[in-house]
Amino acid sequence: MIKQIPSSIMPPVISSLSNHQEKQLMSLFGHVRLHLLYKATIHGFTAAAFHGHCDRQGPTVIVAYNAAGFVFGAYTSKDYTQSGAAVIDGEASLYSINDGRKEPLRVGGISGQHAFTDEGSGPNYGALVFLHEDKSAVQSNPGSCFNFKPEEMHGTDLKLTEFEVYRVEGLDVLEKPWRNIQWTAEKKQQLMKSIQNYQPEIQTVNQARVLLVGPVGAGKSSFFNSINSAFRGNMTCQAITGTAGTSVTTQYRAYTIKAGRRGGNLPLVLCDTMGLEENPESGLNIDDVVSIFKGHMMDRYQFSTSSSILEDSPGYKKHVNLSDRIHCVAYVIDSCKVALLSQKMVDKFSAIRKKANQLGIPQVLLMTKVDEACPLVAKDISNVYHSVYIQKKARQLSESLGIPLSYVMPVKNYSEELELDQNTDILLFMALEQMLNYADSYFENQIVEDRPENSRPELYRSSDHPRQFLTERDDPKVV
Ligand SMILES: Nc1nc2c(ncn2[C@@H]2O[C@H](COP(=O)(O)OP(=O)(O)O)[C@@H](O)[C@H]2O)c(=O)[nH]1
Ligand SMILES: [Mg+2]
Repeated sequence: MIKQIPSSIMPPVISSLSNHQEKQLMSLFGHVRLHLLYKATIHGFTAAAFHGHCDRQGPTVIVAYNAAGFVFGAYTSKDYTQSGAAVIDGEASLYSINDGRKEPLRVGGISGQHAFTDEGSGPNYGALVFLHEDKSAVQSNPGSCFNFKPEEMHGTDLKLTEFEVYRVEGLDVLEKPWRNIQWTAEKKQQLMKSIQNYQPEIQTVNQARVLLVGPVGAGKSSFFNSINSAFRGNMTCQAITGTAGTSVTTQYRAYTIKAGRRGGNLPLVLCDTMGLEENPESGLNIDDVVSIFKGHMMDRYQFSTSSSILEDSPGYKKHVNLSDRIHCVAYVIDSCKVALLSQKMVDKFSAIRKKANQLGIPQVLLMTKVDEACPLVAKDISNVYHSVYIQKKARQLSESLGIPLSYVMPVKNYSEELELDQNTDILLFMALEQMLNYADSYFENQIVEDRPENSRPELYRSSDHPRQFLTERDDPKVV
């Protein structure tokens, strides 16, 4: 929502953003209000006019327009004060909105460089210098403070048709978090221990198998890398991650994780898949998902987009037991893209959900990139349950996929960090612990009460008296 500048003088100062552009701009911030402070076609394309309206206003966003149809600019959480200083701002970013793109382009600062120079001239973000020499133009020098492709940022049209600045208001905070978490070293240790000491309910199963399913680029491979790193105590990148348009993960991988560099294997396997795509013909297909659920797909199976795995395919495991099956599914979704989930993608999820329900497999929702979605969380991960925006996204996801809110786990994966962070680890471990709890309910579901006449001792509970498991034929139909 935009607040216009109240003005007794005609013409009224109103935003030039179209509804679509406003929506895209808002998606960069989450739950905020934009208050128009300055509009160059009314107040003048001069540095003095800019500073007169925009100095000491707190977080602001620059919105520049050109005739090529680009709306682009810069966000900073810091004040403009004309101090002459190079201002460091980890939350600052450049962005670009264009009709040819579904989502805004967002460009974070180059590590170790400042965000802007706070001088008396027009706003100077190094790579983009606005109102230079009081002209309705922008200077473009990618590589200085920020890096981008000029054709993606502004279509190489440097003449501005309009230039606006908005105050970004109400990065709203919940006083009482919607989940209580202790952000302490003890909590992290306790979570690590609980995961390491986890034992599947069933004697014959040593490791719980958790399957990661979700759109391309949601952070499935990064989640495995992050958990692996957090347990090893240093950054690892065993799974290839990336941001190509289609899946960079083309093999089915069942990853084991070590507790420390020389430690034993953890009692869980994280199974990484190719990404889901909107198009029915591309990405991971539902028949393959069912084969994975049932344990028929071997580690390193090479996915094919043209056909699903068949009984005679290389990599098809014919004889499977309970250990090979999936015991919990984690749907992985990028928090920034919740509002952009298409109906086609929602339909794919619901088809997968139906299959998982039929096989009695519990499902959780992993909401990744909470740092990208909300500046409050980017600043401090322990704000995750205080952020109104993240709570709203979790609710939206829960509603659109029909999964209760209590099954939604926000996480931040390690993506470009070099060092581990305690709070990031805590959030990752909490999600993993939940998955193991749900895997337990899968095992519980497989157990039928004593039938001594049929009992098979090898399938007894690890710690209990004789119980037996349902066979494939008896799979519970949970809908
Ligand atoms: N900032 C941020 N980036 C992430 C996060 N998770 C993944 N990424 C980045 O998103 C991109 C896609 O991640 P990837 O794990 O390859 O997605 P996949 O296709 O689901 O396996 C990579 O560039 C990651 O570094 C996160 O929680 N925060
Ligand atoms: Mg991947």
